[in-house]
Order: sequence, then structure tokens, then C-alpha cells
Amino acid sequence: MSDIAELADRLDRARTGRAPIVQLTAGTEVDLESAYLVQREGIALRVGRGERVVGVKLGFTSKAKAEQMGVSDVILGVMTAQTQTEDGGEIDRSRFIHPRVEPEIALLLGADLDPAAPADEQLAAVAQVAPALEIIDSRYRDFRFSLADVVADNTSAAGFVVGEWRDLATVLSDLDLADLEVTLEIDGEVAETGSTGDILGDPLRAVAAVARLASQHGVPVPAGSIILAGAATAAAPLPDRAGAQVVATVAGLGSVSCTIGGAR
Ligand code: 0L1
Ligand code: MG
Repeated sequence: MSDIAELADRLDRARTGRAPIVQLTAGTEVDLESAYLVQREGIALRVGRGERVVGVKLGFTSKAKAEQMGVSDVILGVMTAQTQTEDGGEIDRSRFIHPRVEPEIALLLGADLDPAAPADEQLAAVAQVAPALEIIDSRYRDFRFSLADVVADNTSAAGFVVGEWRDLATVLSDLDLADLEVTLEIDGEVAETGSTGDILGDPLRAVAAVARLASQHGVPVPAGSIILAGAATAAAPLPDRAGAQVVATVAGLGSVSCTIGGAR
């Protein structure tokens, strides 16, 4: 087994067995490019077992989180249909290790994303927009990792929920997508507040970032893909109580929610 395959297998076992591991970089030199290869290999393992890729996500899109990690670029992960929960649906918490939840903006591509196209053409590929929740769950002990570790671990992607899609052009004629208040509520209590402007200054900037990273690392982003643009607030622990409600509201755009199941 090559190093890349072995590292991907280690992370895959940690995820499927819910057994956190020490950071890959604790024992092996892994640069960023190799980390993306480990990520791709991990996704290939899952696709081989019947999972279906439905989109991509960005991480470290807020200045605060990037500064905290000492990184200057965003990171790209891949999402599968098997990790999506319908809006208002139940999320089985027992399938995670130490999950957190963050409110996001989701974009839906109506056309293939062409990395060579000018930015305005790339933007024109986005057809719809929706509020979203992302569940992140590091496969590393104590949720601690280096940049290469977290990229290899598919940027902690673990699950997502998308609210009602709205036509992007209609939304933009009415709202400033870069300046909408975002609230994350857990059981009716406000857990986090932020703004869509905390996502790269404007969540639509995610499109060019995705195009660049996807092209660099060989990730296709065809029409119909969902893009999670990034978190608008810090992540909150996913509640550990069955029946707990998690709701994200993006002012003017709507709400998205899930209920916790399978908790202790
Ligand atoms: O989606 C995210 O912003 C998470 C990126 C990875 C870092 C983390 O797990 O906090
Ligand atoms: Mg996220």
C-alpha cells in the first residue's frame, strides 16, 4: 500500500469506526499537495462503497479562523449525498466522534464551474442560494490538527443540511448577500451570531476560490453541485441530547434546521 493509500485508509477507519487517531503529521511528513491526494483517495474509497459526490465545501473562510490556524488560504473538501440530511430531518449523532455545527450559505450550480473562465462567468454558473448547516467532525483526537492534517481529513466534513433553495438573481435584486445577519440557535437559545460578510467578505467569493482549488487538486465541480461557501460564525458543539433542535437563520433568506437523534 502506498503512503497515500495507507494514510487515507487510516482516516477512513477512524471515520467509519468513530475512533479518533493521532494526527497524520505526527509521524509522517505530509505536505499540502499530498494531503489533497489523501483526501481524494479517501473519497474514492467511499465512492467505491456506493457513496455519491454531490458537492464541495470551503473551510477557513473567516478571517478569525484563518488567523487562529495561521493559514492564509481557504481549503476544499468534498461532500457526498450520504452525509446530507433533509431540512428539518433527524441527524444521527452517534455516527460522529465530537461533532460541531456551523451556519453556512449553500450555492447550487446551474452549469459546470470552469476554472479558466473569468470571475463573472464563474459567478453566472450559480443558479440558486440557500441557508445551510454544516456538521464538522475531526477524525483526530481532541479536534487538533495541522493544515495538512485537516485537508487529508476532508476538511472535517461530516454532514450538511440545506434549507429552501431560492433563485440567486431574484435574491440579489432584493438583498445584499454579503451583509445578512446569521443566527445559530440550539433548543431556542442563541448559540452564535454573525454575518454572511464573515464568509470571505461575501459568500459569492467562494465560487472563484472553489474553481481555483478544484482545478489545482483535480476535483470536478459539474452543474448540479452544491457548494458550501463557509461558516458565518464559530462552530458550536452539536448537542448531545436526543430531540434537541438546531436552527440557522439567515435574515431575508430563511431558516434551516435539524433535530438530533441517536444521542446518548
Ligand atoms: O468547514 C470548516 O470551516 C471547517 C474546516 C476545517 C477546520 C475545522 O474542522 O474546524
Ligand atoms: Mg464549514
